[in-house]
Amino acid sequence: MPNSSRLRVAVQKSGRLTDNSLKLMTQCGLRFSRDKGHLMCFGENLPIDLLLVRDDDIPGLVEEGAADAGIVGGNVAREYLFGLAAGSEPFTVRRELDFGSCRLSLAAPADSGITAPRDVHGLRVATSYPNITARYLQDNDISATIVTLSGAVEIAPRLGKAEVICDLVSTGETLRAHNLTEIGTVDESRACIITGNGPAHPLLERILMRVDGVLAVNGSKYIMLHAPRAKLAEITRLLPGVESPTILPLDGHDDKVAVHAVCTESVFWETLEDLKAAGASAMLVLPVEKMLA
Ligand code: PRT
Ligand code: ZN
Repeated sequence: MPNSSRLRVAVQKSGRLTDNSLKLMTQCGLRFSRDKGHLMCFGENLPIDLLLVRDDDIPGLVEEGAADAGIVGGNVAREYLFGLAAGSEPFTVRRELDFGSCRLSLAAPADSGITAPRDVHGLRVATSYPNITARYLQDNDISATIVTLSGAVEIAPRLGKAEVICDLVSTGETLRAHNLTEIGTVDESRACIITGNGPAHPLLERILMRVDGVLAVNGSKYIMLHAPRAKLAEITRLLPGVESPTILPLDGHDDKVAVHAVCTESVFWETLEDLKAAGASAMLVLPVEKMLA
């Protein structure tokens, strides 16, 4: 029996979201030990446990309250929600995360002459996401038959099961390998944190605040440089995602200042080259480890 005084977070046991989900929890300062059957990770420094499950089971576990929160693809969360009666609120999406991005797309054989969503009218669409697909078709006044498959959707046209597919795409490699062309985007997705709508566990908000800190830090860099006073405005404009940098005097250099800032967007070599061309010198870019607003 789960111990209800511990916060339980459901994460994918083995799949595309697993590594990033576990990394996120670790970045939140949580340390875990795994049980022998690899079904759970026990929190060692806080009463927070991870339930390792199939991603499709996560929305249901959160709805039932067997898990307080879950990390799941937005696509899986929406597929579950769209299958419920209107007005049901089994869980709430609390955070969009920075991994697991993909899109659910309609695709058809390259030589089929099916090139746009309206061409799908009257045809069969094979998908593992019947609820999201049905809603898209309805919203766009396209009448088509949905063929639900649990996997290998991309071979459905070759097997004669459907003329069109609606499947997840990230690089597009799989579609190309099966001679399929994307003809429309049905849904855009990223991993997200969902929480149940029952009484909230006291630790939940604390973890979500740490997640905000991790999301703010990911991709952020701390930059330090020297700038001629006369070029300060131009140099500040070049700093990616910086609102108000700290400006410090430089001992013995009245014409120069030191600029320190947290860049919330990537700092590329090109950015540094542009800064140098604008007069910046002594540039240092450092990783940011933790951030709390
Ligand atoms: O065993 P379990 O049920 O837990 O795992 P699963 O096999 O159902 O899911 P998994 O691990 O494949 O994916 C988990 C989640 O990752 C999905 O629900 C999405 O939110 C997200 N995600 C991100 C993807 C992809 N990118 C993705 N490319 N999920 C699946 N794919 C598949 C897609 O179905 C297709 O077969 O990858 C192929 C296409 O990839 P590209 O790069 O060739 O376009
Ligand atoms: Zn799954």
